[in-house]
Amino acid sequence: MAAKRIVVDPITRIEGHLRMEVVVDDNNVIQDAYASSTLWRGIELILKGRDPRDAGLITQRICGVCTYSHYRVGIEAVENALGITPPYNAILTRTLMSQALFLHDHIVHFYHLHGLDWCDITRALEADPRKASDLAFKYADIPIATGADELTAVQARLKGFVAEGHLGPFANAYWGHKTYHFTPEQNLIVLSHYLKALEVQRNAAQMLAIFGGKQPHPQSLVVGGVTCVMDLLNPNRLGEYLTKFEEVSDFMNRAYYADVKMAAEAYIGEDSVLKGSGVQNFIAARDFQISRNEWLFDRGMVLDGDLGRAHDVDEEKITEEATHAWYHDDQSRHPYNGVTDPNYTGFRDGDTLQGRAKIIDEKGKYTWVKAPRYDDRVMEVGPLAQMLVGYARGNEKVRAVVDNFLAETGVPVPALFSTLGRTAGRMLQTKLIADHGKTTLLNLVENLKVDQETCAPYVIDKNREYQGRALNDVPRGMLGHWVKIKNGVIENYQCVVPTTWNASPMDSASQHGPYEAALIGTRLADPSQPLEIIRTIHSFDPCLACAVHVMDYRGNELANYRVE
Ligand code: NFE
Ligand code: MG
Repeated sequence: MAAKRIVVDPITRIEGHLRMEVVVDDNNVIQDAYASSTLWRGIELILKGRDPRDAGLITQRICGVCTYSHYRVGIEAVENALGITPPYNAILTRTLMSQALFLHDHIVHFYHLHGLDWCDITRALEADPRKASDLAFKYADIPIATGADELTAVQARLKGFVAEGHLGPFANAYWGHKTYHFTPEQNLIVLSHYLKALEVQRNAAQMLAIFGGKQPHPQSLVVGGVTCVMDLLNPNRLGEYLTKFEEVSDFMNRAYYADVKMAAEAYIGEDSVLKGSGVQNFIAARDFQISRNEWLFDRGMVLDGDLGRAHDVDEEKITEEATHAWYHDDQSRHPYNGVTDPNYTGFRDGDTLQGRAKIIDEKGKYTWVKAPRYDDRVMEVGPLAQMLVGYARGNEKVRAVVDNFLAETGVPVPALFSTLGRTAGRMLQTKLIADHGKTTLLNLVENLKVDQETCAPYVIDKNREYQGRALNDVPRGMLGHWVKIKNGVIENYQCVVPTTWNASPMDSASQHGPYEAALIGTRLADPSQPLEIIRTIHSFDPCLACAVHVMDYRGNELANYRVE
């Protein structure tokens, strides 16, 4: 029998539009995979000719999720070009805002975007709430999901949904799929945390707004520093941040940590979540400055899956190319010289498991995402990359949480390079921020007693040319912006974004990008219900708005959507 092609489009519960196509053999093992982003915008082009002081505000519009990430990196790239070092108060404040963003983003991802790939909500109906209440103590000293009464109430809410004949946010999933492995009681525990997380995430968003004025799209960073000076000096605002921080951290340790530990135990025999990640190269940037000389996260690379050695990053070796992406220029170029010139070539006709359809033209161009590479290597970015780089560098804080998690769950180190590893890595990164983020606030309070500087002075000389970049680690991984300034305005601007790295198509050497590589070799239990594909892709936390940052303003049809 001929190989079958399966189309999943759109992948839902992500930001933006992503189509995955896989080719499976007679045993339903994925032989080939292609990732296609089907929406184009144009932010890099909009930046040309603009005042560099607006780069942060404009790039902030790349995405509705990590608005703060692009805002900050856009400002820091311009600061780097102009030779500005922001005052210590501004650095700590930026970290406090990053902490809030990560706590929000990762909790929402695990529960509301990815949780239902692990948790079969419908099976929670069969649970005994008393047993579930006892079981929660196995995974946390003082679990959040305590009390049979509370769990009974959660179950009753779910029964109410079902009785009314609609599952609301829980509709349209592959309930009952063979690769769900939680017991009814475990499903009930996760469901209760799913609901609780809706409240907790609001606190995390408010934490960002305390210093940013609002969230999303905070407004208090400028080239040179921060402007939220009154909020910084107001003990009530600092206290409010701390109170919310402690509430979110508490949920982190008593629910999120506990649930990922439970998932590791329940899914340890499930090949589709433990299969090697395909790409064994990881890159991460330094971030989270919490004191004068300490950063929580390190810069570096892990190559060929070797955790025995961390490699240094040479930024000159970062390139993007577009052999299989809808752009005219196929040259591999460093971002300072990057070109964004759209060239949409569409899809081809072909047979799929779902019938005759427009399918990806894998020999030609098939996505709006470019292919970033490091020294011609495919690199994965994200929380797992950050944990692996920190581990290989000997970062004691990272080592402690990773080793502890492996010891508690019995998960072997090689299993980190997987769907489960990505999900655990994101949780462990959140834990590090929850466990150490208070230091940032205390250091800020101390420093404000002796120093109230919040902004560095600077001039932009119209007769000089400048170039600069910033590389930070944001919720989905390493984010870089590169800027060239001439005659006082932006001459060229390029963003190489976490999801651009991970959702990358093949390159000129036919090397698959990380999403694609992560699927190849995975066996599907039932090709008509490709939960394994969705679970693995969700483990990267895709954001296609970020990845492409470039809409088809002519309103052309870019793809036929097949909603599963
Ligand atoms: Ni749109 Fe983003 C993050 C950036 S993604 S969410 O995190 O930059 O790739
Ligand atoms: Mg770009």
